[in-house]
Amino acid sequence: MTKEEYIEIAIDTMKKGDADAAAANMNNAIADGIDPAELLSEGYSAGIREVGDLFGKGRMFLPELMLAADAMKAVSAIVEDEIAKKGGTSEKKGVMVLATVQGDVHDIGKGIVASLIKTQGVEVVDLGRDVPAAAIVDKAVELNADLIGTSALLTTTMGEMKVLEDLLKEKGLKDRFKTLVGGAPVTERFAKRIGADAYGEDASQAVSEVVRLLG
Ligand code: B12
Repeated sequence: MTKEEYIEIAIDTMKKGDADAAAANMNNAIADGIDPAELLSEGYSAGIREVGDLFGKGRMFLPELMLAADAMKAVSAIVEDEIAKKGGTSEKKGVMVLATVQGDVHDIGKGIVASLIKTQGVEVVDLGRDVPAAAIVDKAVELNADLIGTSALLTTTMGEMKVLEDLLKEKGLKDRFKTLVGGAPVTERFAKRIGADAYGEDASQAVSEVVRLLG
């Protein structure tokens, strides 16, 4: 099958919230030599965004959103395994603390970002989701991290990224850690406005920004 056909099926499995069919399509595509990260972003991520739009318009409901999320997680797990199998550099280039901000449970994109950044020799300490800014800063200090990455998917929680920036300034730690922000509602402009050091639109931009920030 062609890449376009795999993409079409990927989008369809997301709309149906069919985790088994989604995983089977990804496995078949990998066996066919398709790049899993590309299929993830052009197929499955596009599909789950469509589901999100339909949900926003009241044409799909929370149970369907949850099924699509489960299907996305199944596919992400396969891609993460593939990325881990390929390995990356073994030289340790830095430590990054990563979390979804307080009040927000969306963590699928963050997981993808974490696995791609790990391939660059960066140790990623994933604190999970719904994490208060103070806990993120405490962990970064404890681990003497180089970078702090945060993810937010809700317009109501992205303000937590500013809380984090303000906390770093208040504690005199702003120069000690580079900060990177991302997530669907976050923009480059927002990142600049709150004083974050970098913004990544997707996982591959997250990687290039991490590499740039670590010099
Ligand atoms: C799946 C999903 C869920 C799942 C989440 C499961 C999970 N474990 O993550 C469930 C069902 C639990 C859920 C719940 C809710 N959701 Co929801 N959800 C989505 C959906 C459909 C997809 C998100 C996703 O996984 N995308 C796929 C990944 C791969 O993409 P991504 O997250 O954007 O990540 C990429 C980039 O953004 C970037 N990135 C992400 N993080 C980071 C971090 C860094 C540092 C960097 C550099 C880059 C980066 O790289 C990633 C990979 O390329 C979105 C729709 C959308 N358009 O985003 C709605 C959406 C985000 N949800 C929404 C809403 C309203 C909710 C609920 C409030 C619904 C409710 N009534 O309960 C709750 C909120 C719960 C909470 N407190 O957080 C709204 C938000 C609207 C708004 N304006 O804020 C959306 C936009 C849907 C909509 N159109 O209405 N949701």
